Amino acid sequence: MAKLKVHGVSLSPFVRKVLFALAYKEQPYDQVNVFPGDTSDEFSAISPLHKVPVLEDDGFTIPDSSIILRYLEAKYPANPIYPADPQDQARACWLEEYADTRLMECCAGLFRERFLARAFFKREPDEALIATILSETMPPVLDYLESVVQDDGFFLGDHLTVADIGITSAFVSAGYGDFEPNAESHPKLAGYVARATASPIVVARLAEEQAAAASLTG
Ligand SMILES: N[C@@H](CCC(=O)N[C@@H](CS)C(=O)NCC(=O)O)C(=O)O
Repeated sequence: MAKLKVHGVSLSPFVRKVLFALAYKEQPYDQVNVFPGDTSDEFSAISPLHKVPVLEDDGFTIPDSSIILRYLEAKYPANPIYPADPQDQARACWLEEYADTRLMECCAGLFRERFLARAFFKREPDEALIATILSETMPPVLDYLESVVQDDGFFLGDHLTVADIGITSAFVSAGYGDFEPNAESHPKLAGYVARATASPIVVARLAEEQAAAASLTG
């Protein structure tokens, strides 16, 4: 059977979610380096919104990181990424959704303006936007996450879930924009992000991302 294929570049936080899940589930894959917003006929056929990632499995294709994670769980149930308890599962899915939307807006904004602007878009960072994210948009997001994260271990429960995958990927992107939660104002969240980014799967992924990041910064 053909190997799984992930379409999308490694530095995309949504592609990173899928790569984390594949690593956790110990599934080998090939990667096709498609950039976000690819409007070619070939990519449009498998990603009508022109977004990455898309997963390809033996001719079957499916876009959207959250849908891909559900597919991977159904196909490879070992090392589960959804809690069994219905309420815990709903909570994990909600936190994944929150990470993909409000948290990601902040983190991806910092990644874009502080990293991609010069390295990829060859323009100056939008300092006004960075200031707005840091002073207005991000603080309530951090407050919310601080109020729900566990003191120790995973974001919730006793094993890695889609909540960890989404939240960690967003904070990895923020890291490219020199941002991490402040240990004085948000001690539980800062501790969580430090633990999560030191975990073997994340360390290994970041090592592989170095090449992609280096090719942009020259
Ligand atoms: N909900 C989607 C979001 C994917 C997404 O926004 N990907 C970005 C790259 S990080 C993209 O491809 N953007 C291109 C565009 O919006 O045209 C998912 O979870 O996969």
